[in-house]
Amino acid sequence: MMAEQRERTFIMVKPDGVQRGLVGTIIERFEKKGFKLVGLKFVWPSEELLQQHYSDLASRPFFPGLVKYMSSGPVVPMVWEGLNVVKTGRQMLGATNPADSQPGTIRGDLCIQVGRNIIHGSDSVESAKKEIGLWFTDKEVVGWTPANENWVYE
Ligand code: DAT
Ligand code: MG
Repeated sequence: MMAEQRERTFIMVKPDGVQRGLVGTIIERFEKKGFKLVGLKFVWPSEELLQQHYSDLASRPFFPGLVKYMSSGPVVPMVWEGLNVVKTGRQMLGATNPADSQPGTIRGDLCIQVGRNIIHGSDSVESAKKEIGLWFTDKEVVGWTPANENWVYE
């Protein structure tokens, strides 16, 4: 299998997505697309972990509210693998502000406000590596070969 097909991204259902019962719907989008699930957990994250996760945004005025919202309940962090999964994953999420997210995207279809935008996705291969390392141990990310792999990739 080509190395490019093993690109990984970090996707997380945020507390509002969990509370609204959208975990299954979100996982289904990535499964149906053909991406491979290689890591998944259900955790109530600490403020410290979220401050690290969003460290790039620490100086923004919305940062305290963001950390409070993100630590307000359980989340579903995941690692998905596949060809161009970082970029395609971002396209599947839609724009950060759901008011600008196209219909057909996860945010465009399922949420309304930027402060309740239900899902996170890494914005680059580099940030994916950082985020996967923050939320998962090496052992918690599982390499495997789906039975249908040759029907997803030529
Ligand atoms: P994304 O989640 O699309 O990668 P980001 O990394 O710029 O967007 O911001 C992280 C999260 O912070 C975003 O999902 C929602 C929140 N956020 C971003 N900009 C915001 C704003 N102007 N007001 C309130 N929350 C904001
Ligand atoms: Mg981001």
